[in-house]
Amino acid sequence: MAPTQRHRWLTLPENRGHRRYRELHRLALDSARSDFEQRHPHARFGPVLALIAAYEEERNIGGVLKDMPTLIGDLEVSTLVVVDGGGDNTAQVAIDAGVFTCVLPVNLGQGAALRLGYELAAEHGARFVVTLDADGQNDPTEMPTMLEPLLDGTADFVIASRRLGVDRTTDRFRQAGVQLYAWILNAIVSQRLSDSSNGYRSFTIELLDDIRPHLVQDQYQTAEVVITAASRGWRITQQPTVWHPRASGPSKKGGNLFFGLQYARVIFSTWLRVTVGNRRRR
Ligand SMILES: Nc1nc2c(ncn2[C@@H]2O[C@H](COP(=O)(O)OP(=O)(O)OP(=O)(O)O)[C@@H](O)[C@H]2O)c(=O)[nH]1
Ligand SMILES: [Mg+2]
Repeated sequence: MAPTQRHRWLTLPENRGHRRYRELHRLALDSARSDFEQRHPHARFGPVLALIAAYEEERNIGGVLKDMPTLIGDLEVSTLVVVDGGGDNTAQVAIDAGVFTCVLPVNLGQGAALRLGYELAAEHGARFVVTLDADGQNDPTEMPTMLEPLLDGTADFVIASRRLGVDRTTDRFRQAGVQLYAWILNAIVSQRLSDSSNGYRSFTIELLDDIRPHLVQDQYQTAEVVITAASRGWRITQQPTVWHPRASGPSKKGGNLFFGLQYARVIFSTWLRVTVGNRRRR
């Protein structure tokens, strides 16, 4: 959603800085698209698209791509890596692995990179999209489990849950945060999710087409996707997962406190936007 479509009192008046940022953002997206079209002129994805936003993950992404399934049942799986800028060799590792690769010239944030991926998925024929991290925290071989509720028609959106499955990480503060934010989100959108911040997710393309115009968060966007989908009446469910420690390197989300505050900001601003939007429609 463009800032002008949001409620006026939720946004500051657009100044030259904002406008410049928006124009540069647009330019970066256009450049990534033309990079994709040049590299894959006749791209046609399989019915299942595994979508990975990757920011400086040259040491981790190869391992993730190596384990990626190419077939689930009789459905072909394609993989798309959206390289979110950065100064390392992530793009080359993805290209060498032979997967679809789209390279942003600058770092826009995981949310912005995933939005671009959702658009490409719809434009190139995917029916189901599975998002997962590039750092090895999600196991690609669990993808059939992640798709099951979509394929049997019982849900439109599946979120992996480390609390229903196994959490192999040891950061107690982060684990408490996962529980706290799931509790808050459930209270807001009347769901019963145990791990609403997990980035390992699967969606039908119909759901993504519907919520895409309402997504604005460039980073810490997992809550925004849940609140938007739930408020628009889509069916959300969860599946157990094994949550691994990062394969290597530090978290890119900042320290726990910063991460937590940013996450809370996204929950609050999305909830406000959705609530006010619903009231105005009535
Ligand atoms: N943080 C961050 N991640 C990005 C960005 N763009 C793409 N990503 C990818 O988004 C995924 C999640 O980022 P992480 O930094 O691992 O965040 P997280 O998994 O929520 O947090 P940790 O548990 O600390 O690893 C990874 O695959 C990143 O490479 C970006 O601008 N910032
Ligand atoms: Mg991670």
